[in-house]
Amino acid sequence: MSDILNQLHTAVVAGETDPARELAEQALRASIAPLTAIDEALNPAMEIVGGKYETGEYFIPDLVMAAEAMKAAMQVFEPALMARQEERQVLGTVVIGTVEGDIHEIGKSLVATMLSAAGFQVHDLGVDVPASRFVEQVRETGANVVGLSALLTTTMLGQEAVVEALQEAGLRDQVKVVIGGAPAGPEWAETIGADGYAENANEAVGVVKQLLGI
Ligand code: B12
Repeated sequence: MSDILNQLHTAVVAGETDPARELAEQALRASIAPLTAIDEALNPAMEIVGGKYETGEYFIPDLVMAAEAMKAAMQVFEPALMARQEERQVLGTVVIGTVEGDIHEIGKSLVATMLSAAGFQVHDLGVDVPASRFVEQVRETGANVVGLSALLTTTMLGQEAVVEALQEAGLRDQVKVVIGGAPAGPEWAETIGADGYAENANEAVGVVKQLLGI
């Protein structure tokens, strides 16, 4: 891994927002592809942060700081990813968000970014999104994919609530619903009547393409 990416990795693990932003800018100037930086520096950094939290070395403030550093770097990479997308045909329209009651943002945003980078038009509704908001946005955009993130065992039920709300609104047949987040899995997807599940952002792109027959 390049020296810049090593330093970026370290900055995210340490929760250093300004250095993370500056190193992301340096990476772009050094012609490092944004997806390479995400795969080699940012994702592995968050895995380390998660591990440190689980072993008791890191506490919630450390997680928040690492998340902020990751977000700062992503804000630098996103325009570069989008610029590449503009040259490509739009593969589909995705409405994505983290379900109601859940504020975990990083995984969902990564999936959104990867789908954008792959050529989808993505409407990211953010976190703590009520089912009714997903329905409204699908209606407004004519989306053909809905992505639902949940990181808590308690908020997984929110994924089911969105599937039901889409059904009630008569929009269920228009969209493929794909779910993700640590507590979810293929069985849960089947139980709640979702169309697919993906374990990570790379897999999400493949699953969505497969569901749409692309
Ligand atoms: C960072 C973090 C936080 C940060 C979030 C910051 C932010 N801005 O996002 C903060 C500190 C705010 C936080 C808060 C809480 N957290 Co928290 N958090 C984490 C942590 C350490 C990492 C999550 C993360 O960002 N991972 C990195 C990303 C890249 O991975 P990911 O989220 O899994 O996403 C990937 C896949 O899941 C998938 N994916 C995700 N979404 C989607 C969506 C679609 C459509 C698809 C296809 C795929 C997909 O692709 C992603 C990219 O590869 C996890 C532990 C862990 N190891 O997961 C705990 C964890 C999720 N948190 C937990 C808990 C308990 C909480 C709190 C309740 C703590 C508290 N007591 O306050 C609160 C909940 C607040 C709320 N209402 O939501 C528990 C959940 C336990 C459970 N099973 O319910 C965990 C598992 C920690 C633990 N071991 O106890 N947390």
